[in-house]
Amino acid sequence: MALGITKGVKDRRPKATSVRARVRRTLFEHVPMTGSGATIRAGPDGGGIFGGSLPLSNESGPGGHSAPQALRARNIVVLLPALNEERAVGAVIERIPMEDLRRSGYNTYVWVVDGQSVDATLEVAKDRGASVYVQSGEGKGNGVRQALDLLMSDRNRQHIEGPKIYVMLDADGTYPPEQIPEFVEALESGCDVVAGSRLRGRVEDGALTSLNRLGNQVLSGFARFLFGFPISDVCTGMWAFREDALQRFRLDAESFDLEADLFASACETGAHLTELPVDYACRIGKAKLVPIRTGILIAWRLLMRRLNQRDMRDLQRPSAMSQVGRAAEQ
Ligand SMILES: Nc1nc2c(ncn2[C@@H]2O[C@H](COP(=O)(O)OP(=O)(O)OP(=O)(O)O)[C@@H](O)[C@H]2O)c(=O)[nH]1
Ligand SMILES: [Mg+2]
Repeated sequence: MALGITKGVKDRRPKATSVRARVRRTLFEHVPMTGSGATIRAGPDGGGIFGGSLPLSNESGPGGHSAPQALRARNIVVLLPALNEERAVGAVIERIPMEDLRRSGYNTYVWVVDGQSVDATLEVAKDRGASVYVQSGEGKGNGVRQALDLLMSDRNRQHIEGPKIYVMLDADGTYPPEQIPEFVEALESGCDVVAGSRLRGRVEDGALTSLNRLGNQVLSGFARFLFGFPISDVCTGMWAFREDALQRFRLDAESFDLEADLFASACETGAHLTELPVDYACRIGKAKLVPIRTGILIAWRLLMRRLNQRDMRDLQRPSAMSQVGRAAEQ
C-alpha cells in the first residue's frame, strides 16, 4: 500500500528479502500508551514509573495540530537509546519528519531511552519535547527491553489509543530519522519487522571503521548461516516493528547484543522481515561500544538463540492480535 509519505525520498531499495510469518503468539497484551512531558525512571526491578510525554504530533498536545478524524487511527513510537548523547540527541529528534507523518495520519511519540546519562542528554531531549525513560542498570539491551516492556504492557498509565508501530534508532546521529516514513510504509505494506541495512545504503567516509565493517560482515554471515535469512547488516541500529510482531518476541539481550536478539526473535517467530537500505553517517560524540568484546557477545547471542530456538511458526494468531493487525492496516 502506497501511503505517499516517502515522497521526495529517493527509492534505493534493493529487492526486499523476507521471511514469511506462519505463526502468531502473544507474549504481552496490547496496550495504549501516552505521555505528557515527563521523565520515567525504571524501578530496581527494571519496571518504570511512567510520567509520560508530549505526543509530539498529537492534536491534544501543545503544539499539536489536528489531523482529519479518519486519519487519526495510527501511532508511531520512536525509541532513541541514548547514553551521554547530549551533542547528538537534539538533532536526531529534530530530524524526525513529524509533519509528514502527521499529514499521513500518524501521531508520533518520541521516547529517549536513557542509560543514566551524566551529561545533558535528558535536558536536551525534554527541551525538544521528547519523553525520557531512564533505565535501571546498564546496557542498551536492558534499556530498550525495559522501555518496550513498559510501553507495551502498562494498560493503566498510558493513553495512546489504537495500534502502535515502534521505530528504534541510535541517538548518536548516525542513522537517518528522515527515512522513518519508508520504514513505516514497509510495515503498512505487510512487513512485520524492518531492519535498516547500512551495507546496502550509503556509508559516509569514516562512519564505519574497517574493523567494524569486517566484524559486521562476519557476524551477518554467521547470522545468515544460523538462521537462513539473507540479512546483510545484523548489527544495524535502525529497526521498525509492528506491535503485534514485537509482542511475540522473546528478548534477553542486555547490551549491544540487542540487535542480534531482535533478529533471532524475528526469525524464530516467523515474522515477515525486510531490510531497507539506510544512509549511515559519522557519529557525533564518543562511541560506547568496544568492538572485539561486542563482536564476541553478538556471536554468542546468535548462537545461543539458534541452539535454543523454539518453533513458534505453527502457532495460531490470536484474535486480539488480528484486530491490532487489521487496525494497523487501515
Ligand atoms: N539506553 C542506553 N543506550 C545506550 C547504552 N549504551 C549505548 N547506548 C546508545 O546506543 C546507541 C549505540 O551505541 P554506540 O556507542 O553508538 O554503538 P555503535 O553505534 O554500535 O558504535 P559506533 O559505530 O562506534 O557508533 C547510541 O545511541 C548510544 O548512546 C546504554 O547502556 N543504555
Ligand atoms: Mg553508533
